[in-house]
Amino acid sequence: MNLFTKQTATLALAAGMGFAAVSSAWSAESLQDVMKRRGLSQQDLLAASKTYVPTGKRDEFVAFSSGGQSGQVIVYGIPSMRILKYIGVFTPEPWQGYGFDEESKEVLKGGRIDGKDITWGDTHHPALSETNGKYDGQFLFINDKANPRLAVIDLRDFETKQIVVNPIFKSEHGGAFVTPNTDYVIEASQYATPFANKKFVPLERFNEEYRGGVTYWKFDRKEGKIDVKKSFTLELPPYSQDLSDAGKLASDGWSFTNSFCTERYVGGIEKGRPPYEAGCSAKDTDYMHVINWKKAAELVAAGKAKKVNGMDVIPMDVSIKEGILFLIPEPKSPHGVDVTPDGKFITVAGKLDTHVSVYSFEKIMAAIKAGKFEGKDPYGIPVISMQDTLHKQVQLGLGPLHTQYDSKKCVAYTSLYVDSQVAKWDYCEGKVLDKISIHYNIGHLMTMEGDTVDPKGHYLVALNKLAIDRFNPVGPLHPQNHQLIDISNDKMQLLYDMPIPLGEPHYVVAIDAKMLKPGIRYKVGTNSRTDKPSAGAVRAGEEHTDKKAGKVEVFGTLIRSHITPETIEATVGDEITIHLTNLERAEDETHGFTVSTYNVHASAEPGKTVTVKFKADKEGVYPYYCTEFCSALHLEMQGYLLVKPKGYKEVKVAAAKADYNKADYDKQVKKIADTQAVIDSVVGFITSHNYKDFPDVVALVEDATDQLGRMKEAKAKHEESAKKQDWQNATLWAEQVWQYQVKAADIGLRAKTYLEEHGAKKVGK
Ligand code: K7E
Ligand code: CUA
Repeated sequence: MNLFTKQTATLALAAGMGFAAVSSAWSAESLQDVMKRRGLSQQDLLAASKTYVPTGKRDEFVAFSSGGQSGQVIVYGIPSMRILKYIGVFTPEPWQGYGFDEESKEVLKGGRIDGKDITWGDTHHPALSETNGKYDGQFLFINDKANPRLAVIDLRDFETKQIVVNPIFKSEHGGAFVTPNTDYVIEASQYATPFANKKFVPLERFNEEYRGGVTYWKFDRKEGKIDVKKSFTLELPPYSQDLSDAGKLASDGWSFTNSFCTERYVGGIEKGRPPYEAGCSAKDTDYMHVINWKKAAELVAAGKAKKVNGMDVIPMDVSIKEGILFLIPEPKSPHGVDVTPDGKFITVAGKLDTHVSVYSFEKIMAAIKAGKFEGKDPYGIPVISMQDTLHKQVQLGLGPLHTQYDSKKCVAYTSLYVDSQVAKWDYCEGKVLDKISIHYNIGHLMTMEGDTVDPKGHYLVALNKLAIDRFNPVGPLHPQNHQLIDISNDKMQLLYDMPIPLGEPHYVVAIDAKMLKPGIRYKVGTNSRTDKPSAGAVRAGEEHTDKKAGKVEVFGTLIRSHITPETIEATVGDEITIHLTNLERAEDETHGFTVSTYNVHASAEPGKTVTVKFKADKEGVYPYYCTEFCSALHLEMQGYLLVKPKGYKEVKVAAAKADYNKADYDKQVKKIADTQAVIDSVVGFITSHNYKDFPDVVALVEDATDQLGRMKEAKAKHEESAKKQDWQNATLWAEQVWQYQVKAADIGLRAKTYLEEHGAKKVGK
């Protein structure tokens, strides 16, 4: 069946024949039948009805999950838990051309350390940008714990735009957390090291020369970039700082960072010393760091910081003298530190304690104001007593880790790692409300917008470290398990298990889907990684190739279904640069591009300009092609890179003799007329309906008109060739006219189906 008859058949079906007859051949299966056949309970059905999102419908929330060791971000919908996208961040991601085209290589270059590429990342904590403490849907940040880096993702196109390296840390964990207006992105170190780069300091000098810290990365919202020059770090003792959180509302201007090894233990099991795990949990308490970041920023502006490896660092003695740094004891080896939505309380969960401790910001401020301290730490930092600042301690269970908040007042949820449970509790009254078992060993948990000033409630996701028996076995390395829990009622209900097969997603954030408004296309000729016009962009008809000594630079275009140019000629040893602009305006019309065996790949979404660059270091013939199935003639979207030996002399090859005659041409002309009739009938259907009420259809119609518009030039050419009785070219140009028709018909049929499925109405003539 050739394409044309396929189209016709589709048209006939779409016109309403056939479907009813087919479905009546099957006996209907009732809900009860299905329940019996699949062994489902009423409870299962209830859970299913809370997560199932019917085809064509969308999720209420969009979640951005850390991709753990994959160095990526995973985007999925809630409540369906359908994966929507992987975003390449610290790691090359071939589909998006990330790390395989020049534009994205520039972004990854920002993540080089000591001049070397680091092609993996250990992502932990994604953070959405905020305005007045609420998610604004503009940017996403995520950290790399292993290599102290932070990335900025723009939510207009879900692409990574920037990676910055912390010049004084060697690892970091307490990030990314944003201040309420995203002035700063907080990132705390984890394992203490000397700040000086590439300097050996013996472990015996740990207390004196190893340091922790918190970096406040300045975010320039207008540029959508971290402003490294305006960022600064607070020097901290080598206490193995862990998570952080920014104060909000009542506590705006302050931030909180805890620590898990104030023992400053340096291990040495191989020398007969007890291991880290014993040495780091010997004392009953560690310290929460309380930092006035607003005042810290003023101190930096006033020149009170000193430069270390190019970064402004506020030394500890300055922080102490200026009164911007305090410590409060917190139960043994804590993990999460989470500020309540009103900013009045800070919940700390001690992994080795069965309690969560709720600190009162008001009490902390009162103690600081009164100068009431229980002492100083070995570095002279004032220590506020736990008793003076505690609001409540609540016994929840074994291994409490992280806390998130509900839309209901005073309601919090804390993960219990050892118990494999989520505890729902009241932080105002200090009592447990409900518990639910998860599967298994929960790390973080997340409620909808649950770390903002305005949590949305509804759902909770438990991020479980172990899946054990939940899924079909796939070998010793199991997927992780994100479990969806309904929290809209008094009792929590477990709804769904979602396997995450791409690393350990430590944390995830979810935003009301309505807040996200990503684009559909770029302005034609955009370098998406810089958001500026690409120097390699050209418009249709301006395609050209520049040749200079040792260099070939192609300025080409992509559109259904051809790559311009269709041949690239080079001499072995040439440096080849290929810029390609996707001229499409249609939604979801992405073209990909690769050249055989040269390890380049690019994804060109509508309007984007991409660049691949490589040295043609091998003589030979290398096909290049579009890697996205973009159109019926996608396979024909191809070309050849011809790499000739040095000094190659062109040989005359006899011109191919004509393959087509007048009869072939006439056949083509008839085919064009028949197809036009099909197009006219589709157009008739669309225009006789209220299609203008459907923006998606209006866009399709524009695209189809665009394809038909391109036809004119090819039509003129086949008619001219026919006049000269050049049947070869006349036949082929006529074929090209038909190609445009097919594309237009394809789009038209999509529009027609859409109208039928969305109940479009007939309009009067
Ligand atoms: Cu895995 Cu926040 Cu890095 Cu806890 S972290 S579990
Ligand atoms: Cu363009 Cu396939």
